[in-house]
Amino acid sequence: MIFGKSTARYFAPVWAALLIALVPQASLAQETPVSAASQPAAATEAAPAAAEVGAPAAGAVDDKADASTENVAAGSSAYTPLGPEWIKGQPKPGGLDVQPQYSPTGEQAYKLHVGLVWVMAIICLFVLGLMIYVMVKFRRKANPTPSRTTHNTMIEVVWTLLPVLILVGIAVPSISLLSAQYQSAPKDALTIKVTGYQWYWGYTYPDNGGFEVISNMMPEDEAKAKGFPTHLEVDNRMVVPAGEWIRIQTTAADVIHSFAVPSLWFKLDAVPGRLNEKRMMVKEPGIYYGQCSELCGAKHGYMPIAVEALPRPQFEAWVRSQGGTVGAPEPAAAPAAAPLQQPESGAQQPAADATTPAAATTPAATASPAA
Ligand SMILES: [Cu+2]
Repeated sequence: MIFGKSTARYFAPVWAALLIALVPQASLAQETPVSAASQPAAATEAAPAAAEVGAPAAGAVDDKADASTENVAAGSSAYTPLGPEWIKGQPKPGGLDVQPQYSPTGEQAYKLHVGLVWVMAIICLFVLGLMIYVMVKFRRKANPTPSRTTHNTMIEVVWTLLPVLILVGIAVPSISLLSAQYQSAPKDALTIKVTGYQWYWGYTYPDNGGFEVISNMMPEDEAKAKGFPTHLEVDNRMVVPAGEWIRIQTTAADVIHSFAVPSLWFKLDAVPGRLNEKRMMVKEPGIYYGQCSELCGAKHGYMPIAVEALPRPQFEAWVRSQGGTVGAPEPAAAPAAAPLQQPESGAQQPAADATTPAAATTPAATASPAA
């Protein structure tokens, strides 16, 4: 009887569930392969969100909407730190959603997040609707003699298959995000080593001469005076080139810290004696804040992270201002060769000969003409 009369009614939820299962996948399929071509469009899309999050000084909104790299201190060869109008990734009071994302992985993750919220909402409403229907329709007053039905093949098949379809629909974009997060950086990517200290960060640039930048929280008064968020701004930021993959390696000098920047979808533990590695990309120039995310002692809450993404030329200007070097592929080979040479003993021999004094002072200089 149940079959004949209302079979169609039982099929309705099947279609609903199919829809639920396929919607997040379809929305994700559009942008799962993050190509260079899709980046400009995504960048302009993100710009309004940035304006919303950013500092009240709205003078630079036009620059942001453009998001073209030339707009940062155009034409200057010298480095000047970005001002508060360039703040893009930071928490805001009363914020409920995930921070606007400025990395390809972050954008992919944000889409999955939105899709999942919809799946959850639809399922919750569907179950709630069923419960209200049952409570009203089959209450004791309206239905004095309850049905003795114990089995219904159709219903059982439906309520087994539907959850399976929904879970498969969620698993596909979920696993592809997982694999995107664990892909390693391209071979020629810039490497930055992040070291957690109690209680500040150190950023080392092995590809640019190996200098280290020590980054401490900016004092509250100074941050306020300069228009930066307190407890997030630092004295020396981690400067990175925008729009390219970067290899971030984390370690710690004392206890476990965690390097986390929410708007870049980046979090990686910094563990003493270990070197963890993950790729990072900041799609557009700006300032992105994060915090140590592993309880590391008394001043755990006072070691913020500030990532400053700059166009390549400005990044290189910054590297030079730090006493670092910017070069072609050769410098990558030089550090590998240098340790084998035993700098001390290597320096003594030419000094004794006194034929090549230049080589004595700079062992790296001998390596680069050879390479
Ligand atoms: Cu820490």
